[in-house]
Amino acid sequence: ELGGRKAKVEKMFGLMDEFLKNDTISLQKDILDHVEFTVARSRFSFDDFEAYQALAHSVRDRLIERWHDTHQYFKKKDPKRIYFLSLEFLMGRSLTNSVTNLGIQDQYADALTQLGFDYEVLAEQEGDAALGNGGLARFAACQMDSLATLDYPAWGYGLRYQYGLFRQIIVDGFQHEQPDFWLNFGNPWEIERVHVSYPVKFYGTVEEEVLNGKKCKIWIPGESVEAVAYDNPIPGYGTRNAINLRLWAAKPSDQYDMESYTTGDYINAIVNRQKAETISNVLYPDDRSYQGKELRLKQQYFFVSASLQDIMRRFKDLHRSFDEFPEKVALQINDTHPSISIAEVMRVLVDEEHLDWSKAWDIACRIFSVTIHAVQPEGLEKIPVDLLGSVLPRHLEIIYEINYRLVEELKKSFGQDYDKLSRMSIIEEGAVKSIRMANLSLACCHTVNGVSRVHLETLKTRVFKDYYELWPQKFQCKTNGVTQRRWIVVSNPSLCSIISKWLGTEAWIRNVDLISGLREYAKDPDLHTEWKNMKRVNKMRLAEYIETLTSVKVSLDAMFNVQIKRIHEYKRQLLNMLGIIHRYDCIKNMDESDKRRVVPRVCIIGGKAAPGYEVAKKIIKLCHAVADKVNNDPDVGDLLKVVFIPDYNVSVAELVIPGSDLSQHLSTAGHEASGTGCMKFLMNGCLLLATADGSAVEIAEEIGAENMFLFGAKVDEVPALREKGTTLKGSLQFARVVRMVRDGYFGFKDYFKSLCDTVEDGGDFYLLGYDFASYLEAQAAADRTFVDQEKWTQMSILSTAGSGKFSSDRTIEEYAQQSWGIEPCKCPF
Ligand code: CR1
Repeated sequence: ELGGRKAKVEKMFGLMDEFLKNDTISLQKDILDHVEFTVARSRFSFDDFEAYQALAHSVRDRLIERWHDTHQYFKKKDPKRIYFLSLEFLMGRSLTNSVTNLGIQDQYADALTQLGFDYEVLAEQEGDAALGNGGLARFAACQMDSLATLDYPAWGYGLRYQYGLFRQIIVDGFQHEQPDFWLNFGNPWEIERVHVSYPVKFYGTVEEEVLNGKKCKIWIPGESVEAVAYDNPIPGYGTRNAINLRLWAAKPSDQYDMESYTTGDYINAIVNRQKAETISNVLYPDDRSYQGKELRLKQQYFFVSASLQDIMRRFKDLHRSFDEFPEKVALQINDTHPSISIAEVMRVLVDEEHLDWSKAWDIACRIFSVTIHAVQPEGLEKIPVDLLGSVLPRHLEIIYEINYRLVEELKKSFGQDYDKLSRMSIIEEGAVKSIRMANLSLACCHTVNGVSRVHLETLKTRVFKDYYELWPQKFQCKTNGVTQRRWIVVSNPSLCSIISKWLGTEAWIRNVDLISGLREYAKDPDLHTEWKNMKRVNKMRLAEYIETLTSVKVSLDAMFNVQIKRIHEYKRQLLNMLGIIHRYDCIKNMDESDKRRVVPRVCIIGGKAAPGYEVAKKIIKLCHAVADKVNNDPDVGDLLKVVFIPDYNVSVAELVIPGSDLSQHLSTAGHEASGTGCMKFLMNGCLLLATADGSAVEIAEEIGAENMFLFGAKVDEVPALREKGTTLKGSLQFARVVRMVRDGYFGFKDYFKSLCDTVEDGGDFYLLGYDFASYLEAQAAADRTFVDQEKWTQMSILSTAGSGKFSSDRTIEEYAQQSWGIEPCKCPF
C-alpha cells in the first residue's frame, strides 16, 4: 500500500515541471489555455477583457507556485511571524505589479504582441481593488510589498468587502457616490479557500462556571457567522518569496437555527441566515469620524476573531505551550481599528486556554504593537459601552478588568490625581460612556508608533501626553514610506530605465538608498535631456487622459500643478482654490505684455469627499465652478486651466504622479500625520510645494529645503495663532478672493456662503487667511524657478535622488528590528 502511494507521488512529480516556464512560447500557450479552459472562450475569438482575464490567470499560476513554496518553507523553518492586522488595504491593480515583481513583464509583453494584443491595453482592463479609504490603507499595501520583497515571514489580515470605496461621479460639478461592486467580473487575484473558515460569534450572555475547582467565565454567544478565507498572494521583487494577504468574507454559518426551520418558515429562515453576509459587505467611506456603529464594530471583531483563530491554529500545529507564543508571533495593529484583538487574545488565553490572567496579559503585552495614523484625538475610535456590551459581552468584561488593573497601577505612579486617571482610563465617562480603543492599545502594546517625527512629537506632547510621561520607552517614530516598485518601476517605466542606466544597475529597486547616486549627475546636460523627455512623454499621457475625461485641452508647456488626496478641510484644497482664483484675478487684470510673463499652469485636483462631509463636498463643487469660469474665459487661454479628475484612486495616481511638475501638500501644520502622496511625487521628480508638516519636514532634510517650496505657519506657531482667533485677519488679497466666491462670481452664491464662513466668520480654524500670503509667495517662487528649466530639472533630479529614505523598505526594516523582532526567511530558488 505504502509502496503504491510512493510510486504515485513519484509519478506526479515526474509529470510536473519544476517551475512554470516563462519563455514566450510557453506563455502564449498558457494564455491560450486559460482563454479556452478558464475563461471558456474560443481561442480563435476573444476580446481584450477576456484576454486580460486569461493573462491574469496565467500570472496567477506563477504567483501561486511561489506562494506555495514560500509557505512550505515558512512552515519548515517556523520563524517568528509578523501578522499585520488592518481593516483596510488599498491594493489598486495587481497585474503589472505582479509581472514586474515576478520579473517577467517583457516576456509577457512579447508573448502578447505575437498574439496580436497590446500588453498595456490589456492592463487597462483591470479594475482597482479599493478596499480602503486613503493614506492608512495604501500605506498598508506598500508595507505588504516591502515585507514580501525583504523576505519577512509576514501575513496580512483584513476584510474582503464586496463593495470597495464608492465610485465618485460628478454631476453638474457635484459629487455623487456610486457603489463599487468590484467583484462583478470575478477577481483572478484571489484564491477562495472554502475549507479555511472559522465561526465568529456575537451577542449572547456570559455565565460563570466552576472548572477544576476554579471559577471561570464562559461566553454563550447568540449568533455565529462563518468567516471564509480569500487569499491574495503578494509577490516580492527579486526573490522567490510570495506572502499572503488573507481577507475574510462573511458567510452564513453551518449551524442552523433549528427552530425557525421547524416552524415551517423556510424562506424567511434562509433570508435571515443570508443577512450574515452583510458584515463584510461594505467599506465605511469615512476616514476620520466614527459614529459608534454596530456594523463597524462587528466588522472589526469579525476579521480580528477569524485572524486570531487562524494564527493560533497555525501556532498550535507546532507548539504546545503558549509560553512560546511571543517568540513566534508579532501582531501589528494598524491604527486603533483592530484593537479589539487585545481583548480577544485575553479571552482566548484566559477563557479557552485557561491561562492565569497575569500570564495571559504578559503574553499580550509582548506580542502587540500599534501604529497610530491620526493626529486629532477625534480621529481615535470610541465605542459606546452599551454597544460593546451587547455585541461582545465577554469582551466588555475583559476590558473592564484590564482597565481596573491599569488604574490600580496608575495610582501607584500618580496617586490620587483623578484628572489624570480619568484621562488615561480606557473607559470614558460622560453622556455616552465609551471605550477608548486607543487607550486600550496604549495599555497593552509594547510599542506605539508615530508615522513621522512631527507626528510622534504630537502624540507625545498632546494626544497621549500622560501615557508618554509614564512609558516613554513605548513611543517610537517609524516615518512612513512607499514602495518604489509600484511608484517608480510600475508607474513610471521611463524614469525607471533612466535611473538604472545612470546608476549602471537595477539594484536600487531592492536597495533604494543607491538612488542617491543620481546626485552626482544632477547637472549633467545629457541626463537633463533624458529627464525632460521622460517628463514630457508622461505629461502627454496625462494630457490625453484629461482630455478624454473632461474635454479640457491642456498645453504641455504649462506647469502641471497637482493636488490629489482625500478632500479634507485640514488638507486645504480650499487654499489651493483660493490661490487659483487669485491667479485668475491677476491674469484678468493684466495687459498683454504682462501676460507674456505669466507661467502657464494646469491646476489638477482630485480626491473623494466622505459622503456625509458637507464642507468637503462644497470644495469639490467650488473646483468645478471655478474650472467652468476659467477654462471658458478667452482672456485666459492656456495661461490657466483648472481640471478636476473624477474618481481618484490608485491607478489614477499612477498616471497623474509621473506627469506632474509640481505637487501640493497644504495641510495646516500639525494636522497631517505623515502624508505618503508627497513621497510618491518626490520619487518621480515632481517638486513639492508644502507646509512644514508631517513627513515634508523630513523630506526637506533629505533633499535640502532649497529644493522645494515650503511655506506657512510652523507646527509650534499654530496654537498661538489660533488663540488670536478672529482678530487674525488674512491679507487684503485673501479677503478679495473670498469675496469673489461670496458675491457669486462663480455662481452658486448661497451654496458657497457657508464654505466662505469657515475661513472668515467661522474663525478660520485651519488658518487659510494667515497662510495665504506665504502660499502665494511660494507659488511665485515656483513660477520663477519653472522659467529656469535647467534649475527646475536639477531640483527634480535631486528630489528623486533624495527620496531613498521614503521607501517603505526602510520603514519595514525599522518595524522588523524595533517593534516586531523578526528575521528574514528567504525561500531558496
Ligand atoms: C494620515 O492622515 C498618513 C497615513 C499613513 C493617514 C496620513 O497623514 O500618511 O495615514 N490616516 O500613515 C488615515 O488614513 C484613516 O486615517
